[in-house]
Amino acid sequence: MMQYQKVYADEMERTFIAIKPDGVQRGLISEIVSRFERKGYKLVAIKLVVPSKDFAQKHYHDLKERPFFNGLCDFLSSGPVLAMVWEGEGVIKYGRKLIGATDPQKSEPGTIRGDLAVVVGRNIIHGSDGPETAKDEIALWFEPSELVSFTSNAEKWIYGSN
Ligand code: IDP
Ligand code: MG
Repeated sequence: MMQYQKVYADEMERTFIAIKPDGVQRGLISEIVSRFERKGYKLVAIKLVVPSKDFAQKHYHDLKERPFFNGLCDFLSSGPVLAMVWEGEGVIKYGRKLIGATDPQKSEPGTIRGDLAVVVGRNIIHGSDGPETAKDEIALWFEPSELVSFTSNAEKWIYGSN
């Protein structure tokens, strides 16, 4: 059990998840947070911020050649964004599964975008697409001191200990 807790604290995977201005304005914060929470993932950082356009461009730097880049950055910086870090086994990849395909027309029912969004330009949520991106995005949005490491009482029931 001691060893399990040590491994857990040092190595558990983290991902950056953000509810974009459309999700915040539509009152979908609790709906979205609850899907990650009920799954068994652990919230380790959360804040409501209005990113500047410059910050939005940094966040989406990989997409700077795409025709929608400017509109996308204008949109992300148009209002409050709920920035979060979620922790858990496989959370980067499975978080993307919970979110669904980029285009809500192609997202499966049962996913966040499938259930709650209609068009690609207003798909309500962002999630890191891999371990490197997760690391970079967490570092861009949060100071290390804003990440809270703690042991949840539910962990032994979510992961088991033997
Ligand atoms: P992702 O959010 O599923 O990772 P990306 O390809 O990284 O998808 O694109 C980032 C965001 O850019 C999308 O979530 C969406 O809001 C927007 N976007 C992607 N493709 C299009 C498009 O063809 N038109 C308008 N917006 C787009
Ligand atoms: Mg992406």
